[in-house]
Amino acid sequence: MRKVQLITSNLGKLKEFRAALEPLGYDVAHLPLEVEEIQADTLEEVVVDCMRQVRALKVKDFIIDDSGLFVDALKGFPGVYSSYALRTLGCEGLLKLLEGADKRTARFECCVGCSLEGREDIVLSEACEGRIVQGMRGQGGFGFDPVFAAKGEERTFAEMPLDEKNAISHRGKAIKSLARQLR
Ligand code: ITT
Repeated sequence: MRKVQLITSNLGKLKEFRAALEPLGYDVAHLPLEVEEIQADTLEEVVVDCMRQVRALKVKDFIIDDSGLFVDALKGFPGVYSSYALRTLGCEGLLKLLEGADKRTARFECCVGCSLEGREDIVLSEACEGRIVQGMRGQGGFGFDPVFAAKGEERTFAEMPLDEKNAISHRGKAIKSLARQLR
C-alpha cells in the first residue's frame, strides 16, 4: 500500500478519502496541519497556494482538498467562503437566504491537489450539480450535506450511505479522476 497524507481539519473529508482510496491501494493517513487559506476567487488558487505552503514545511506525499457549495440564486455564494458560511450561517441560515427563491439549483465543487515524491503535482476539480432542498434532512455526511440533493435524487447527501454519496459527489468524482491519473 502506498502511503499518502490528507491535510485537513475536516474528519468528514478524511472518511470519504479513506473509503474511496483504500480499495485502490492507498493508505490515507491524517495530517491535521494548520494551513492558511488565501482569499481567492477560485478553489484552484487556494489549493495551489496551500500546496506551496505545505511543501515549504518539507512535507511529502500529501493531498489537499478545497471544496465549496455554489448556489445560483446567490450568484455562487458561499463558494470559496463556504467554510466561513457554514460556521456563521449554518445550514439553517442558508435555507433562510433562499426563502421565497424560485431557483434552488446549486453545485458542490471539489478541487484536489496531490503531491507525491517522484511525480508531477496534480491539481484537478470536479463538480456535482444539484439543488438546495426545503429543509434539513438526514444524519450522515457533514457540512451542507443535510440541505443538498444531487440532480435526479430525492435524498440529500446526509440521507445517503457514504458509498452512495462518494459514487456521485464532487469529491468522489475528484478522487476517481485522481486515482486514474495516478495509475
Ligand atoms: P479543510 O481543513 O480541509 O480546509 P474545511 O471544512 O474548512 O476543511 P473546505 O474549506 O474545503 O473545508 O470546505 C468548505 C465548506 O464546505 C466546509 O464548511 C465544508 O463542511 C463544506 N463542504 C465541503 N465538502 C462538503 C461535502 O461533501 N458535503 C457537505 N459540505 C461540504
